[in-house]
Amino acid sequence: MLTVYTDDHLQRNVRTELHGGLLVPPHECPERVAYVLQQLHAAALGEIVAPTRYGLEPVLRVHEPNFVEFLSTAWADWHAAGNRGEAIPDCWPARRMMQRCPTSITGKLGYYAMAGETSIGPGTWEAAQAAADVALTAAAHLDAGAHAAFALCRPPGHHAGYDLYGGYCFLNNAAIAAQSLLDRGAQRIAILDVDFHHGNGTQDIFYHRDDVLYVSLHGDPAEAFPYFSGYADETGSGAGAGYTLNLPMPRATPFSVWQQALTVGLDRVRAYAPDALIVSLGVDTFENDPISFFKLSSADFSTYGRMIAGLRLPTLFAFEGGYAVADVGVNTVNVLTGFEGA
Ligand code: OKP
Ligand code: ZN
Repeated sequence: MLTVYTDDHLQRNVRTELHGGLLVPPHECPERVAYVLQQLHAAALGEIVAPTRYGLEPVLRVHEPNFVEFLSTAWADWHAAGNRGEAIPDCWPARRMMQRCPTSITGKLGYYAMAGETSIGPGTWEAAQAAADVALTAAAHLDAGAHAAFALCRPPGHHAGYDLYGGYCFLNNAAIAAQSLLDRGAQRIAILDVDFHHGNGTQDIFYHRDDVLYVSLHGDPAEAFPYFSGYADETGSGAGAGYTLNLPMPRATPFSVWQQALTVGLDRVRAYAPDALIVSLGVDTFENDPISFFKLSSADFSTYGRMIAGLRLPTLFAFEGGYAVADVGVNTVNVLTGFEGA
């Protein structure tokens, strides 16, 4: 299968992540992608092409205009306000407070952030836009008849909601790709999110709609980020009732159990009969991931890649998480080669 990739992700290179009461080097680092590229070459998965630039129009099909405007100037505004570090929120519109966007950049960060670990620096916006273009280019290849495409997106996207960033995400690459396929004439798109974390952003964007099915396997939000989204009883609302399927699982979940949940998810996708499948491909389900708690081995990633291929759907893989940095390449490419039947 074809991969879409650009070095523009390197522009996201912040120094800090708020973690354990410290500002540490980010888990979501550029080296993750270098390991994936190395393994793509080793596996000879296929051609690697650069993205086309699509601009803001397809981004604004799923994100709120003021939010996009905020992201595009956040670093410059923060810097111009005299702050000396990277942009981090420190105050949120909590229960019973006004949900009204402030004019101050510090206030705006709290208004638009769903979490505080995700620092904004110079180049963050440019990289986020490039990641959306990577996903859109992969979608265009599917639309042109490709059976599969790998969007090597960085930064990731599935925590980014209609008007929310955080969890290392700014623009929701998978959601932008899904909407672009609908806008190109598809009737129904399924998104299967196999990242360890619940994709609260993807759920948020499509929660009230029946033209995108969202299925997610993830760590129980009672114990895992994003904590406030991803319970099994969140199933969609209005026209979207029944078109969100959350499959949360406990600490130390082994592949034997995870695989059963995947079968449930794949059955739901099959019943929906979508025109295409988008896989939010995070490999933080790996047993040695430093911030997650499932127990998949590297070989298990090949097995489930093969299971996904059983749907026989045009499939776009959008890269998401995975923080056991040196193993991220092998695990990601195992899913892709498993899917290809290698
Ligand atoms: C992004 B994706 C560590 C917790 C960090 C953010 C996790 C974001 C995961 N102190 N919280 O879903 O892989
Ligand atoms: Zn994750």
